[in-house]
Amino acid sequence: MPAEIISGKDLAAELKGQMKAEVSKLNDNGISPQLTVILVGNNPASKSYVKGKKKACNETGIDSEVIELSSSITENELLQKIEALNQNDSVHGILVQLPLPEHIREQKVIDAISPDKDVDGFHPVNIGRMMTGTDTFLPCTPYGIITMLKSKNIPLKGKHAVIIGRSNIVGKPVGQLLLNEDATVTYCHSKTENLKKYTQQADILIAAAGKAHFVNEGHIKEGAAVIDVGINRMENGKLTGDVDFEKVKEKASYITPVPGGVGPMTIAMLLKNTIKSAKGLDPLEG
Ligand code: BQF
Repeated sequence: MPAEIISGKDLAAELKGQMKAEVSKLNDNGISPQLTVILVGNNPASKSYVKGKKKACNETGIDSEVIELSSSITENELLQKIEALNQNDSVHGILVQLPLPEHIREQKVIDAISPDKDVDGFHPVNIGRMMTGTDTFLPCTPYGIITMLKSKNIPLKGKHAVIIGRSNIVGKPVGQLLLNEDATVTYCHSKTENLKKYTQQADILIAAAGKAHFVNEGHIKEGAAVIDVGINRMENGKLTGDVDFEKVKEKASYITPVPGGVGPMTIAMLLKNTIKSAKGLDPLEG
């Protein structure tokens, strides 16, 4: 039997409907959730991601502002902009769209965002809180992945989750969240020897390698749940995943598509974090 497709697009739409109602109630109580996105330079992919985030805010009634800055802005000037937003009580979420130009140190910028407004969940304080399993802003892509798995009641406890990729924004934190769910976690990466030895044992396989169609049926155990985090642009301009979907779907129990899989869930979790911040749940009080 071919795998059941987990539509991130449909689940995100359902969650956005719930969030729209929640925002409306908050508005009645005088609270207007607000997200400020900083976009530096004019990377076309970044621009399109920011446009999508703004649209999702509009759909759910979250106020949003996009601050567009020239790629020639200095690191110090950017840090000052962030500090002003940290001080602005009407701003609940601050997101700096990555990547940044070469001359700006990303970690300096991430460190400057108040952990209380860090709706991307990238600040070291929030990463630490995630590691200890304390309530905080979870990084959006890993949070979206866990939400998708839970939406289908896919067992995690005691199961073997194998992750391909160890980036700070996807691979590392998704492993941590799966560990928090009592999964047994294996990290694989570009230097891993005999990758298939690990992936063939995976009950849950997270593909975040950043290489189009890198994962094929030979990597998969029969009945595995396969989550495709890849966003690769093909020559024809279309998006495709890290998983050879047509081949793998015949062997897996669940599979996520690209587009319409993890991507829309990433955006939905950004909205969730922004609402959480507006509700004033101080993540430092967890
Ligand atoms: C979809 C991102 C790499 C580097 C920086 C929906 C998104 C993508 C795909 C999206 C991503 C990837 C984002 C789909 C945000 C996910 O329908 O499949 C939404 O907007 N993403 C980002 O902000 O920065 C990135 C990937």
